[in-house]
Amino acid sequence: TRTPVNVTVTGAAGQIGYALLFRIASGHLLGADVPVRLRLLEIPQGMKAAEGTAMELDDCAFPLLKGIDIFDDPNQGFEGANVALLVGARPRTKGMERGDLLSANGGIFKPQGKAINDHAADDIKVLVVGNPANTNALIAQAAAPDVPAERFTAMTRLDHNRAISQLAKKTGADVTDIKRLTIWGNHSATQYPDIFHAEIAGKNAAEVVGDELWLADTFIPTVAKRGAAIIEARGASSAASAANAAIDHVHTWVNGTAAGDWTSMGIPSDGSYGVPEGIISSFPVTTKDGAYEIVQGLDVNEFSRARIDASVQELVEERDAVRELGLI
Ligand code: NAX
Repeated sequence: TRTPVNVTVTGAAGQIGYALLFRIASGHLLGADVPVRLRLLEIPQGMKAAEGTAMELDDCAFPLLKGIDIFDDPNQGFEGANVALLVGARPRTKGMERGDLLSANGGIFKPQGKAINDHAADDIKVLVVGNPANTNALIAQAAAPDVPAERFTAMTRLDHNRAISQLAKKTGADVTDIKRLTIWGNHSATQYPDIFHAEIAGKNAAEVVGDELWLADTFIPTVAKRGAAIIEARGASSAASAANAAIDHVHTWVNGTAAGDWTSMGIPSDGSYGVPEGIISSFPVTTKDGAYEIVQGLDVNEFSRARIDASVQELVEERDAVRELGLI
């Protein structure tokens, strides 16, 4: 029998945590034949609710779930972790400046990065979901010098999935017909969903759409502002769709992209496509055997260049701000 994989989830008592844990335990994160052990990390105020969720996980009698432990100490929470989903974060509240937001999150992600460095398993893979996800991932990565930088990733898969769905609706295609879509840049309103290389049932998506106005005035803003639209409609931020995207991100990272397709992941830039080295930006990537590679050689047109540059510029500013705050 296989040794269970240790999966640490932070913010386990939150709404994404609630939508995420049952799917991890039922085998959707790593595969239907991979046993898992959950390590839930919360802050002291979240411990009781996390215990309640753990009771419900018990009550599912999931065949693959080999244990649940709950901690409020990151050093224990990340002990032996093979996969870490960093969901808990400090949200922006009214009147908060960007500097306040970044330093509040630095107080979370710097110690968590250090705990990962000191206690996680050698094969640790990290996905940061908590916002600002890209820069939180950068903070954690900088605090973990002994872990290869490429193991720290940020989630843009929800944006990727949203873009596929919007494109399918517009063209009447099935979501499974859409391949090679890319989210570039930051998981924020500046992100750039790129359909110029995407395919719909084998045809170029931009040509199938044939409407640059729709692209600029409807598609891009709809994808970029979808989070706000969900809050407006639901009275709460995306939770099940965010959890689903986290599952997709890790599942693809571990199990590989399909031939002829790619996905979008926030990853440390190696300088590809003019994105400054080291910042955590979303790229088109293929994955195989638990590793990812940036898709190279794509022709970036003027329309795309301007939008990629704007989002990357925002990431550079966030990096400079956390550097100034001594967080990296
Ligand atoms: P909730 O407020 O429901 O839950 C957050 C949980 O994190 C709480 O239980 C809290 O006690 C816990 N927490 C706070 N600090 C912690 C720490 N230092 N260690 C461990 N746990 C801690 O938020 P939820 O709706 O679950 O969202 C979580 C994060 O995901 C937010 O930052 C949110 O902005 C972000 N999102 C990111 C998305 C993405 O695509 N990258 C999309 C969805 C979501 O908005």
